[in-house]
Amino acid sequence: MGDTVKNFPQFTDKFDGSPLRIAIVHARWNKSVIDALVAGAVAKLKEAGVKEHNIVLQSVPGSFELPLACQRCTLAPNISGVLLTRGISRVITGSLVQAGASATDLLGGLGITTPRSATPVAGSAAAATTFPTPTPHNRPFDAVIAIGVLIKGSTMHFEYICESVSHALMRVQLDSGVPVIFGVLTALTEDQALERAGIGRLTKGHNHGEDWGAAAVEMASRVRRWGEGKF
Ligand code: DLZ
Repeated sequence: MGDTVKNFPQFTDKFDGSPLRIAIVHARWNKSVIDALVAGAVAKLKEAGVKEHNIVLQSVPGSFELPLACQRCTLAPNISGVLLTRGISRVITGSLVQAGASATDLLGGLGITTPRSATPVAGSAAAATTFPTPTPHNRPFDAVIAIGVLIKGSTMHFEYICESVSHALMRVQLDSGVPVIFGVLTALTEDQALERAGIGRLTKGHNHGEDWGAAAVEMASRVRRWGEGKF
């Protein structure tokens, strides 16, 4: 028997990632750790069947910027610039957010939204708008994985960022109804961070990015099922 109780038992049902579109938004601070975590998440997404062209990477400077970028992946302004929430607008015009597009594209270039599932109420702004036909590259994200690595320094910066980022990411998830996977490592030392990315100096450790990839596929699949009334 193992000598630890802290682990992540994956659900025994297999979730099929092939219909899913997933965004990974990552910070660039502590890059070597970030790179390993992103690679772990991508590997797990692909293993679950998510197609490469449906994995969209975006980067932002630091973890503090993650919530806004994630929000833009789940909510987009409608044509009149009004932010719609809760199931009405979740689409980002796909060509703007494919891998290779810059964070500036993502944050500044959003244009058109379309209902994800709900039919717009007659007479509403959404109903009055002509929406583009969804294409494989113009679909809502089924989940967003936010990846950042915060390593404690000698000031209070760490505490403030950890606290605000975790609350904000939860808010994005609940406001949008799109799963936001919390891939923010909050480590007291560099060695802790390296070990949690599977690249530890003494003990290799486990790559938590893999868990986040698996969590994204599971939550995205569950939310789809729940949306169809299947519980
Ligand atoms: C400023 C800062 C510091 C000190 N440490 C980290 C860190 O360990 N991890 C991280 O992701 N970001 C850090 N940042 C940058 C902030 O997240 C943010 O990018 C800046 O304060 C600009 O808003």
